[in-house]
Amino acid sequence: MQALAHSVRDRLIERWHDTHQYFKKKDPKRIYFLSLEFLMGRSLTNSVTNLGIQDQYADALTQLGFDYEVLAEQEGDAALGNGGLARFAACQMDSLATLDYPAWGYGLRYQYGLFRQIIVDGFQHEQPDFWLNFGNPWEIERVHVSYPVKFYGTVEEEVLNGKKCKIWIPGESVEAVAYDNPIPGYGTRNAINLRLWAAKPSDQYDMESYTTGDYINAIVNRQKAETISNVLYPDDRSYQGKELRLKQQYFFVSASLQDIMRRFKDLHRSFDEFPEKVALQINDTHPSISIAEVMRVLVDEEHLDWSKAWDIACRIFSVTIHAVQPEGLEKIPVDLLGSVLPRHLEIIYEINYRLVEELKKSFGQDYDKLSRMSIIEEGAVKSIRMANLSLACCHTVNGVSRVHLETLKTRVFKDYYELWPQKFQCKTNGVTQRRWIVVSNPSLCSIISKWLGTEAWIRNVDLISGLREYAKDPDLHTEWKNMKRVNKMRLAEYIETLTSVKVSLDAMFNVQIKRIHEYKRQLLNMLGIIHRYDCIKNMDESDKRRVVPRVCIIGGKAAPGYEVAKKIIKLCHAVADKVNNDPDVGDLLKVVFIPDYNVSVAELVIPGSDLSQHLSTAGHEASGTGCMKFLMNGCLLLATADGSAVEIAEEIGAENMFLFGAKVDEVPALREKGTTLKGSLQFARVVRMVRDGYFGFKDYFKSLCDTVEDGGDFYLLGYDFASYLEAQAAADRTFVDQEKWTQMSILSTAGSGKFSSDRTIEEYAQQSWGIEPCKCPF
Ligand code: Z2T
Repeated sequence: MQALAHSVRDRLIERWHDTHQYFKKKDPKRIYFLSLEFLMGRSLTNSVTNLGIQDQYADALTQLGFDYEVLAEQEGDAALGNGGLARFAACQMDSLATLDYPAWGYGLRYQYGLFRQIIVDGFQHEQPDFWLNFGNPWEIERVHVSYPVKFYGTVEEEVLNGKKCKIWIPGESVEAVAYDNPIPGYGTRNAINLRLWAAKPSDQYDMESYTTGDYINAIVNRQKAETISNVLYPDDRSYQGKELRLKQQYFFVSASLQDIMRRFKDLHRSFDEFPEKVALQINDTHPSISIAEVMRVLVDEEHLDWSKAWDIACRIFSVTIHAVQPEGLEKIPVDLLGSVLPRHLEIIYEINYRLVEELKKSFGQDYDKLSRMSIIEEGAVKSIRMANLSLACCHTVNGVSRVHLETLKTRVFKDYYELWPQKFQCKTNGVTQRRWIVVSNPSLCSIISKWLGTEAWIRNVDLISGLREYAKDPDLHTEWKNMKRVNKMRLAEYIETLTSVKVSLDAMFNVQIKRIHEYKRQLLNMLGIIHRYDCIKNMDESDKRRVVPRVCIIGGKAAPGYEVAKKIIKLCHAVADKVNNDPDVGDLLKVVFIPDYNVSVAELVIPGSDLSQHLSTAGHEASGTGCMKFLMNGCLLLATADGSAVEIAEEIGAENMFLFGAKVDEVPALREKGTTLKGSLQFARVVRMVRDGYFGFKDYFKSLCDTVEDGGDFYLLGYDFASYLEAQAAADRTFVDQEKWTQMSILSTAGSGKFSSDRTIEEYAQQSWGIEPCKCPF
């Protein structure tokens, strides 16, 4: 495995090197993609595929007595991210490379990625993911590419050429060392760079303590520097105002900007040209301290006028927002920021002062509005609203689906939208068909290429709609069903090894895999399963013969401190225990929780599923990208009209999926009604079963049941339950008609073209970044 990886790496490095020489020579405008998280998964199969050397490698390995697929499965995931936001960053990198854009990714090289989930007696436990244990063949350590990053200290005034200036006298310095990760494009020589920073103790600082004789303490303190890049925060959308997190953000931002500015200054003299050469994309607000950092460098170090510097900043930055709820937006306590980055706090105050002055011109003395739009939030804990900082500066603010952008315009950032409507743009997310079809579903890949008569769809996914023509072709149906069966067999084997549950390949594989969240309503799924179980228990033998057998697969991680989510995981296991061991049920219903869900598990599960579930309460899922991967793989969707599912329905036709539940604009009114809303009797019954201890752990599940009853039910499980069951019944009826099902499946794949990250990246390139491809000659 190591030898194989290093051999592939050599080929990667050649292209990566040539690409950078070429970029350097052409000096195009570059896009720099800043993200605190990248969820890359495995590299071997992806690299081999994108380099187009799979057949040669497979042959060579066979001659040596090895099996390519077996070796490939040895590789562990690079899991430097939490979920959708981070995997989306990874898909975007693949598209940027494939489409020949002069792009760089910048992030943090965490030593510990997202925790490993292990299940003990049905409860989630977290274990550290020390992924670098056996070395990482996919990175190139660049000991000579390093920059000092400063923290703490004070701000002093200085007079320079008769002008008063501020200078920051930092109190601590940490070294950022670059680790480069080549990202190969498909069908091109281009390979771009993902540069991740690791923290190392700085050599210059702390000389004092050496001379004063406190040798031991000096060494211990040096080592503390490394903690900055130690571990990824595992909460996917709650921000706790932690010092380490702020240091992580500034650390990677400062190093990246030093790197970007050095590259710029190598060839250019004046920062006037900066916006013609540099576009900075910030992935959510996590890197938004970069706005203050650019201002600090331009004003304090390059001595530009404030207004000139601000003009430059406003022309280079654009942001993508992934959050839906105003509460999901990041805030940093002023005291914290002032202590870690005192000069940046001053700069943010100055930005805010000028912003509020400008706002007054439009809104006069509307103080409510001014305080809502301010970057500073007053209150018990005075804090910086990172989203407002981004809104004040960025030339574009991107939503990740049409409904999401609508929510941003009308609710989350209403005031800003009214002021600057032109900033707000929709860039519906996408996923890369290279990883999600070519790598993970090779049989489907061959079928598509065969029927389209070309492999061109791998780079130009619009062509995939050509499959529509054959949606009723019996020969295609046969190939399609075989493909699905083979994939289901692989998945069934995996399930059996992991959980010892034997599942029938004739059953409908019904899957929900994603982070565990109340809004994603895994609990609705479980209550639906309980309902189905209850029905089967009350059937006689002839009724049972009409039941469509189901394998219900659930997987996902709960944030370590998220109690409700952890209870949902336990409920999955408690229900599985009961159902899977009930002789009355047999193969009619199996419940499986797949532990430690990650990118490579997704690559195995998605191709083998028949139906996938996307159950978020309407208005809560910004986009959702899992559904796109299922769609590409011809799995039917059972979904609420939320996020990207709305656009999927437009592409493939609502009749080709199973939609249910309250609509986005009905949700607020339904919530208003609160207690007067009664879920169906069926709903009350299944919740009661859990409450009464039918699945054990009565006391433990009480608070979980409380979240959906007694007028609580914020996510409207009770309200949506009947419609959910109806959609499930519709899926059953369709499954019985295999011809119809296969046709819908083909139409799903055929309609998935829009949801390629290639399309997303083209939109970003044209509408937000203003960059052109720069294709390295072969
Ligand atoms: C995340 O993965 C997403 C949103 C967040 O809001 C945070 C994280 Cl870690 C702050 C997800 C969205 O929930 C999902 O709908 C979307 O598809 C994904 O980002 C990519 O945009």
